[in-house]
Amino acid sequence: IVRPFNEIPGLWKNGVANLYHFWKLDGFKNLHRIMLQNFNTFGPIYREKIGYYESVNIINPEDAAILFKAEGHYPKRLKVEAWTSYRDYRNRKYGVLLKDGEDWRSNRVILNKEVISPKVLENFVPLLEEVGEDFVARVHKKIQRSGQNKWTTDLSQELFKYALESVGSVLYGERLGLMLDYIDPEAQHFIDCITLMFKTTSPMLYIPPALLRQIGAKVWRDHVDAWDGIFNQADRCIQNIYRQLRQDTSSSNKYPGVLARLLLLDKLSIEDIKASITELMAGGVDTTSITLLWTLYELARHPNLQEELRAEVASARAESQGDMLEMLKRIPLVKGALKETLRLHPVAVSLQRYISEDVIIQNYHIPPGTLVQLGLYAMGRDPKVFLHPEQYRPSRWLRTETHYFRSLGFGFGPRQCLGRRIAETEMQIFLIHMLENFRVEKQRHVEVQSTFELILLPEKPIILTLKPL
Ligand code: HEM
Ligand code: 2DC
Repeated sequence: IVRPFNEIPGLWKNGVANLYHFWKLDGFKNLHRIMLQNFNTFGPIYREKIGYYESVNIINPEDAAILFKAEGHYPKRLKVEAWTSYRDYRNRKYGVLLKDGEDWRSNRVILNKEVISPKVLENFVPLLEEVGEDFVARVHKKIQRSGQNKWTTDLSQELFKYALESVGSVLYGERLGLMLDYIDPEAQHFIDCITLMFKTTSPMLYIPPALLRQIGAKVWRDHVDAWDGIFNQADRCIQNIYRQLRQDTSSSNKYPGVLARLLLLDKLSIEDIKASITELMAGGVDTTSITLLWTLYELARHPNLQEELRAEVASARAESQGDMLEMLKRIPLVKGALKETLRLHPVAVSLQRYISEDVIIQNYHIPPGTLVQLGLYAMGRDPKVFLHPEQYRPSRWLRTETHYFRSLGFGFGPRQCLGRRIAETEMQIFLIHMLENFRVEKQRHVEVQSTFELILLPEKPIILTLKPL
């Protein structure tokens, strides 16, 4: 017999008291660990209310399948009110990230063709390959300058620049120049603004931004400054391409970048294009760079695995005679490593949908309109879902284990990550180049944990040593 919604275990009766408790646990930084603990306390389903944020939480892949089957024609995620409040406040349009309903769908369908369809890979790969080569050259130079035949550093700033250069070259069809010694201070400011934007978002998941704005809270002001910086820089890049396009009508065969393609296609309004391009540019920095940093960290901890990956890359290079598009089809273990990184260190702590129909999960009835969250971080570390979850083992993604609703780092279905293709290609090309050129090592045995700043980040700097092969 199916049990009613109100009998789902958990703390959902007093949002304010729960927020106080959450705050005492330093929950703003520990959301992923608190979710894990909640599953341990309440089992595979629990209901929760913190501040004004109400949800039902699940952890099993089989339940994730039920959730995504009930997402409806217009899948809707948790509304991040900090982000919509900023747009409303500054009178800026929502892009595909924040739109919902038919407006979302019609924009997304057009963007899909230019950003995530398999056909665009051949356009993206040469651009991304060039950035990868420049990154390697830059590291070689750093090693030379050190005079020690190695370079020991916290790579995160370098990776932010690599990620922005990569997404920039795909969006604008030209280089931003971030692999050079002296970079545009505006670009550096853009990178800093994204980090600040994420950091200031997390408290506003639980405390309404409208309230914080009214009392003139610092977190709201910082958030506005951060988005202002992001939009100003994106506007400069967009204006630049727009101007070039109006001057130069000669139709060359060179791939002009996502923005130019969208402008020439003329199916979306300029304001819609600007909004989504800005979101793509901002979404393309911390996400891939942190995932790459975690991957290098895991490879440094597992030297034998690192050699295995290097061997795979070497034979892929030989078989494809250097044709990168071909090479990308011959590196299953490298792809497995990226999945393994996202399993243990997901960018998104959860996936969520407002379900569109009644569902039964773990024998509880859940009514339409409920926000249901899949605890992605918790699922990745659950021994009932993954054998020996504590082990970093890329080969588990080759065949041996079932993959049914287990590889969800980029989300699922029509509302999944729009930047997925860019992210995957950019990260694969990065790892190919790094493995071909350097050995990655780390000092002693320092465990690095995650901290939640809207996305999950390393809680302390990860120091790595790069040595030429
Ligand atoms: C959405 C993860 C990189 C742009 C998402 C979602 C996840 C995610 C989990 C929500 C999906 C869902 O609800 O089903 C990641 C990860 C990345 C990454 C793990 C890299 C390792 C990127 C990049 C870009 C980007 C490079 C831009 C170039 C977006 C956008 C959305 C999104 C625009 C919203 C799509 C929509 O609502 O229709 N991402 N992302 N992401 N991501 Fe990413
Ligand atoms: C954060 O409880 C935790 O890809 C919340 O590139 C639920 C939640 C809702 C939406 C998620 C967010 C979490 C994490 C960051 C995500 C975001 C949707 C898109 C965004 C997953 C899990 C991200 C990083 C985008 C951001 C693009 C933007 C800044 C322009």
